[in-house]
Amino acid sequence: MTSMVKLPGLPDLGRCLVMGVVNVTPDSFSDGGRWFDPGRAIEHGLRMAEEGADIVDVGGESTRPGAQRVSLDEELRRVGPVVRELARQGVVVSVDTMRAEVADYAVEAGARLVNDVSGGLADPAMARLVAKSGVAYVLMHWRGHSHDMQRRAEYTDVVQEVHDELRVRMAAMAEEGADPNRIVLDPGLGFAKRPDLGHNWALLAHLDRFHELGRPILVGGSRKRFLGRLLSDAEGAPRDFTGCDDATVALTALAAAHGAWCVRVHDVRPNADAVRVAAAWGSAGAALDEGRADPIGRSRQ
Ligand code: PMM
Repeated sequence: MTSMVKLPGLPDLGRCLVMGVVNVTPDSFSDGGRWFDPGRAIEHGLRMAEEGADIVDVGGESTRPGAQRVSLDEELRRVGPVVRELARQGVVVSVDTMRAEVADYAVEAGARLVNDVSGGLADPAMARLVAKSGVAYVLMHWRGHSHDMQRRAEYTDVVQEVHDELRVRMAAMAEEGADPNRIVLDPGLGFAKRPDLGHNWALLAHLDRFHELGRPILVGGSRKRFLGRLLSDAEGAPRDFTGCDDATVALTALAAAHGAWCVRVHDVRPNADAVRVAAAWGSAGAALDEGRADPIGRSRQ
């Protein structure tokens, strides 16, 4: 079941956490720029928290395959006010950035988690920032920027290679002073992973292997292309991301049942339900194994 790990400043609820996504971008593939205006992004983050997001992840740079980078100033302009206001209103905020300067600003503004899809590779200053601030940090598997990442998706054994590359990155961050006890690992679904070669499914099917690394695991499969491809129509056309929310909920339940610490999702409410189903299922099993009769309490049956 869910690995119970305490991370400073983050909820410890005895179940898989739900991270809701707020992309403050005009071009994100998964929500098409709907939250680009800061006021709307803040409203959206607050709504997600009400719907059951344990963490709200605010990002200002699209990482869709082929995307170009935005400038530091533009990224700060996008995420700064949103992080600050959500944190002020008591939301647990994570900042989705590859830049140490953005992470620094966001942590000062109240973010409690830095979510770096580059695993510290895009900005050599990131490890020192994480070390200095003591903030919790998501280290995702990454092989290069979005404009050419799919070209780098070459593996002999995707599970072994992603596992080894995460281990190496974690050691490199620790070498620069980051506390490994504050690191969350993420196999990086969709990042230098080919939907047509089954890379994402292989990683999910072997999620248990990543627990060997001794750190909590975050799974970000929501609305990604490998789901659209799975749900292709009779002519083989992949389903649009908007039609992938039910499949995301199924993925969430399975990821939670396989010990994910957190799932990163766009449509919060049904995923918040799914992690509760997985938790009830898991704790009932554990209680029966220990000989307890009423595992989850009558009020929740
Ligand atoms: N995926 C996206 C962005 N940030 N962060 C983590 N830790 N893991 C992910 O899989 C991840 C991420 C891209 O998806 P989006 O366009 O839906 O934000």
